[in-house]
Amino acid sequence: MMDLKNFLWGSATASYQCEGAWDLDERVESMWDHYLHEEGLENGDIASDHYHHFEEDIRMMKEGGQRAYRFSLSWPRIIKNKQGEINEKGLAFYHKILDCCHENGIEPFVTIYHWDLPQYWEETGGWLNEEVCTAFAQYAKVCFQNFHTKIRKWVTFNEPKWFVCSGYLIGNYPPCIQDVSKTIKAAYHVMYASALGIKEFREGGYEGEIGIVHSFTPVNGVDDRIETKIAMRYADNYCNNWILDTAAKGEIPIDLLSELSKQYDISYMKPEQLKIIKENTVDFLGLNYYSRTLVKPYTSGETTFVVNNSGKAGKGSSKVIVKHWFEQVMHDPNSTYTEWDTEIYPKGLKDGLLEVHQKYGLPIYITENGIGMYEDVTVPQVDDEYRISFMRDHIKAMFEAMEQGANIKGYFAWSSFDLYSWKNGCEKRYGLVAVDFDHDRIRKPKKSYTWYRDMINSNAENLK
Ligand code: GCO
Repeated sequence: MMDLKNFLWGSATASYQCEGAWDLDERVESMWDHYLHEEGLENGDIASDHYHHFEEDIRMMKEGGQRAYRFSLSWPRIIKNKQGEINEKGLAFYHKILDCCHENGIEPFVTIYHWDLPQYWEETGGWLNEEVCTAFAQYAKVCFQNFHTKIRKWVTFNEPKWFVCSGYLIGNYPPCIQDVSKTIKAAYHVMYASALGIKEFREGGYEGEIGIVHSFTPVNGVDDRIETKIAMRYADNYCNNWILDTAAKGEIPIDLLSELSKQYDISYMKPEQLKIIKENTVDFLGLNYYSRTLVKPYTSGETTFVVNNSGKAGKGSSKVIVKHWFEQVMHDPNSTYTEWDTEIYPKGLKDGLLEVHQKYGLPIYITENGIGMYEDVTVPQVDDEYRISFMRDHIKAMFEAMEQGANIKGYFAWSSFDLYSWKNGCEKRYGLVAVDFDHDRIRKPKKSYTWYRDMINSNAENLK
């Protein structure tokens, strides 16, 4: 029988997606504010207005049986400029959130970077500029120094693959670039910055653990042919290994590096930096699981690579032509998909967890799992049976992996309440609690909120 006494059941959000108050209390512009304002797109200026509702939100987590809250700190709220000037009001806001968590018996699980790069750094080249890596480490140090007594679980980066590939390869996220060689450079800089952040953490001697969060898509092939296996390895390197191997083992996959160096100049990967990467690996892995990647061999010439996972690409903006090593099967007629075209595939979570456990042997947290849907939130209670069944199937899959030895220490539902979804706006709802964006951002627990509470309180008895 599994012991779930100390298991961290929680839910998650991200600063830009929930806080709002984008220009309050001396917060400066992030690359997302800048981009969405320029393009005139739906933005997170107010979002769920967590800035003014956090007490209610955290109290609801407690009443919902939850034990942990995963959220992120906003760099542009904390550091005002390139010189590193600290915004005391920004620090004060997070102190209030952290105190509120502790008063409610909620363990904070804190991400330092969840995509909201200060615009003043974006203007210097963003993740293409090596200086941003050291700036990140300095910002991380400010966070450690100020919050270390209140935070024991830290995450350097949320989903490097997602924001790097969307920003530099597919071009649907700021800075909207479509360039393979820049993608490689940005990816490298992010992994280097993560290691620098971990180095600061270790050198400071702070209590607690530090990890990274990855948008995990285990790779399956359409058949057993040798060419499919080769395509799967390429896909796994692209989808997972460059983050997980680098963060957990301090090694960029060797076959990936040799493939890249044949085609691109990667001389900016300096030996002293690779040494820092090697020496500063993570204590745990955070996996965000929405679906798998199904692949077939790359056929000819140039192929269309379409990003679909949880529809994050944004409507109508998801295609890019790249010379590729594999092809992703976008639609499996035997599978089911959400309204936002994400394949629902709980088995991938079990298989993937076992694979990650075998490869790295590190503690794992499921840092996001959830389903995005259109929902009418004007009703007294959203009857989200589909969310309950999605969560039930995935939590069961997680238990199966635990029974087979995977060391899983927590599960975070995405999301605590409805949020602004990058490029998709507020219509794509993931929350356990509904937020009525048209009426004072009133909060109402959905049916899934109560189901999750009862599941946690019964020690998952009803699932076993
Ligand atoms: C969405 C997503 C979320 C977020 C999250 C990722 O559509 O909003 O599916 O999962 O992108 O910020 O970490």
